[in-house]
Amino acid sequence: MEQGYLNLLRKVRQNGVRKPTRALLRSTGEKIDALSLFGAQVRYDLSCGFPAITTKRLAFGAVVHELIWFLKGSPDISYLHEHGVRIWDAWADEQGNLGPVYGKQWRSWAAPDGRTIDQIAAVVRGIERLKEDPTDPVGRRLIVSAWNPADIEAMALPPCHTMFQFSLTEGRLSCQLYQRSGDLFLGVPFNIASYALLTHLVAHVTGVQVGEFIHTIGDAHIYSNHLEQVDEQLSRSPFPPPTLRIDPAVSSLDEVRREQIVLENYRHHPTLKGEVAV
Ligand code: UFP
Repeated sequence: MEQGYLNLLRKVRQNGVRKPTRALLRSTGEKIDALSLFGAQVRYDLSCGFPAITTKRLAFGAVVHELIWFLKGSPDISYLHEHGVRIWDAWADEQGNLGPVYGKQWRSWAAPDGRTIDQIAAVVRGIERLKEDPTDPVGRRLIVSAWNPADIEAMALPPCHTMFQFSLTEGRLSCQLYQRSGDLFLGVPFNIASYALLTHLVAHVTGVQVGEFIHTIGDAHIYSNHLEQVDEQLSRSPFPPPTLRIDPAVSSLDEVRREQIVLENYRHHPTLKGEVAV
């Protein structure tokens, strides 16, 4: 299940082009280089198990909380803090605001005429229509975009997961993400789990099976302060993937709670730590 991820990690480790980046190491304040590959794609068949990385520990609880927070459409990180999740702290201002990041764009994109657009609700409606009529024009238009050029300057971090598209094919729901920039060691395992979970949740509330998660990355990179950890990770053999269970009582993406989502049989190697570049 995670072999595609490990192959990409190995490819960038061995053949990535070393280049300077804008990212700073907080401990020293220095800019940090990365090994980088532009343009990569990995497919995960969600019907074979949940693509949680097993060659190190994945903080699955934080993945679930972050996704619930996106789905709430909230512009501040108070929900994350209430649940002890600190992953966005480095980018928030003193009031805990991040500007109009993912949640705002997903759930209430501001239209020029003053309306707001709930892109997630539109996708769910679109899938419901496709179940009735597979030729409905929405079939190849199930897109959510977080990249709102008019809002980029007001965001704490321009969206890394830029846009995603769903497809309902033979009763199975697949999702493809275009991620403009991916920190392969720290960010990407998190992103894979998050979008796999989103695909499961959307399939669950619309009553269809899951298909694939297709992860397309623009700049796929390994920061030079993560190389030792990556070598250790690549020396480990993956375990069989865990299974995701969603409480059958979940009927809407707006009300899902952390305890309604369970990862079963998650066997993994020990945690690998690395300093995040900001
Ligand atoms: N990054 C990820 N995934 C995310 C996220 C950030 O990999 O979900 F929010 C990484 C990618 C990059 C950095 O290393 O954070 C963002 O920097 P930049 O804007 O320069 O691409």
